[in-house]
Amino acid sequence: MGTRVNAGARAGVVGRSRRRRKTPLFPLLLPLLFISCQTDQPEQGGTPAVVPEAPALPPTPVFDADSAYAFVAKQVAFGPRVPGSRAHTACGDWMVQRLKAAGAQVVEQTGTVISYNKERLPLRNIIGQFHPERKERILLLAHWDTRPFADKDDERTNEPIDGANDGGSGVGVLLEIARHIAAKEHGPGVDILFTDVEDHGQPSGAMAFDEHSIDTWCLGSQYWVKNPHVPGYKARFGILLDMVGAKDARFHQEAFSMQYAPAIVRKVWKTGEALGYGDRFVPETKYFVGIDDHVPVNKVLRIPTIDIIEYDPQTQAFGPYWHTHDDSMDVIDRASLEAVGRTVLEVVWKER
Ligand code: AHN
Ligand code: ZN
Repeated sequence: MGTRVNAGARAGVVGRSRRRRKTPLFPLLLPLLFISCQTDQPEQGGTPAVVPEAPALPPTPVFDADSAYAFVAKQVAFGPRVPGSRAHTACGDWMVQRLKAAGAQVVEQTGTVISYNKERLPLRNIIGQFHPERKERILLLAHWDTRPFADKDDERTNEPIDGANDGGSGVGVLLEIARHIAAKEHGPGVDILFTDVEDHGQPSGAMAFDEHSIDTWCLGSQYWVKNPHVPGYKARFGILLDMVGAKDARFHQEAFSMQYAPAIVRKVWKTGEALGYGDRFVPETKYFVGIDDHVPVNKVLRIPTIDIIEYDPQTQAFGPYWHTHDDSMDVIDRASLEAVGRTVLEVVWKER
């Protein structure tokens, strides 16, 4: 944490000197007083306060969109990451390797969960911890499993989807951010959580808002909040990425995020705008509900956690590729990965 210069103390010293010595020094001290008024007492001088700055941070590392894109392509190349499949295991192994190569301490959490249709599914949450000794933490998360069917498609509805955007994009962006985080010597440590079995939810009525519909979705994050990798786990805030890589993706402010973590939403959307992505980070709260991994994190662990998720208020739906076979590398655009990746990395980096 940065140390702040105490400006009030400086002003106090000047004030005391004035009281003790009388007239002879007064003309000499007058300019000093004037400076002190300027910087510390704007209400008197009429000049805006100059808040003493904390020591400068090293520049934010450059988020490489090509690298993030390659990380998405790599996941898709394994095949659909359906829990229990060989592609899922191989992709998970590769993600662990990437996190370790970036300098993370990796914890894996395995178990069994029961799906909406009573199937037993193996679960593998993957957590990459950066600077785990630091008490203050930031949580970044994305699901890495892909939907086992294409229930929103007209064809081949029983076949698993590529999940390039739904699954692949969040992981791709976070693996690229991971490459830079070990170099963050200041401020909170960072945990990157890849949740499993998010997307195995009950097919019908998927878009309907129902407090209970969460039950069949987000099984990995529901497991993690009950069994966090560190007992009593806490973080300053959390950011979930879900479907962040489609061409021209726009992000409205999701309802649960606004309910539980409005300050974090504003911080992220403001940062996005400051970086030139105001057209994508639309500062409007739309009443759509991402029944998503941030919900259990907010409800159970009470970590203010937001969801950056593409949603189209015009159609009142996620992208047209959603849960269809169109969710392939064809929908992924480097510019979208870059907008989200730069924004999230900036927010994390500026945290001291
Ligand atoms: C629903 O709102 C049902 N699902 C949003 C969570 C999700 C599914 N994200 C990706 N796939
Ligand atoms: Zn999905």
